[in-house]
Amino acid sequence: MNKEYMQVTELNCPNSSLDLSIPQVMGILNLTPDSFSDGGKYTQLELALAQVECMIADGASIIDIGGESTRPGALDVSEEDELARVIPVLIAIKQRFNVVVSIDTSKASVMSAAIAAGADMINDVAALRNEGCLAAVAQSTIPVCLMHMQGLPRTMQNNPSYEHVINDIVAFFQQRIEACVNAGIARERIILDPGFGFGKTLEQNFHLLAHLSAFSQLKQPLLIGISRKSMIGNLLNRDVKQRLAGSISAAVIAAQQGANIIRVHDVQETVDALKVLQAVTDNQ
Ligand code: 9MG
Repeated sequence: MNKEYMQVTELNCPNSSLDLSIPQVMGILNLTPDSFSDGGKYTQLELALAQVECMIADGASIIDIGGESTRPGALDVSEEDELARVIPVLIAIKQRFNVVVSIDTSKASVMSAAIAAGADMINDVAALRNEGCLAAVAQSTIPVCLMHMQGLPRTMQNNPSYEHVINDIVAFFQQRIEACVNAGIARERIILDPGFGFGKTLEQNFHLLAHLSAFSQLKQPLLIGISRKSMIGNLLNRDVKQRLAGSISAAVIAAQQGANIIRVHDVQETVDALKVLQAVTDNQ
């Protein structure tokens, strides 16, 4: 099915383009009071901007901002609250910095408002399956990340099951790419993400990490998010503040297998680790 497609090697955003032949680091800015690792710390605008400035200085080329937690068991956030958390910060970042800003949301209204306010990319853990989302993104020209999730955040870790975890996720991606293209979202705009921790057991998560290169058959850029997640904590028996070494190891393993964008909390340490990997790659 994918043989005739060329590999997408650039991410074209409204005012810039990112070279995906080198792994790019996406820094996480959580604007939720209940976020799992830095909850509540950056809810005020100035603190958020200071954190963004720091992540850019540390080497992040994308900032992913989210106003609704997607951790297992997280409560729903109203449209009004999500808009109030995200839009003023998005506008302020775009005024002050020259960086690609991604909006982590699954609501069509938030996508539309964010696109109107200057968002460079949409990151949807529901892969544009919610009502109105395909149309909201189709009305723009910006890239979109489609993440795989089995179930919903509230219940997704209750006994996830697959016939074959890799093949099932590949089939899911093929369906979602087709839905996007039919809605008017060109393939060149689509990024895929297997969704570590979203409806997967510990073994399924590590199996995915071991076989990440299988997704290269789809020829779309690959984004991965493993930073500080339970798969690291449960494997190492570490609480959330002690998962740096495990998170960096996973980021390097993912980049070695072709991950193009790595979504992380700890930008400086991840950028350093990826530079070491790049030096090895360049000198093979
Ligand atoms: C919002 N969010 C939380 N974890 C994520 C992951 O692994 N990937 C993407 N794309 N978004 C995520």
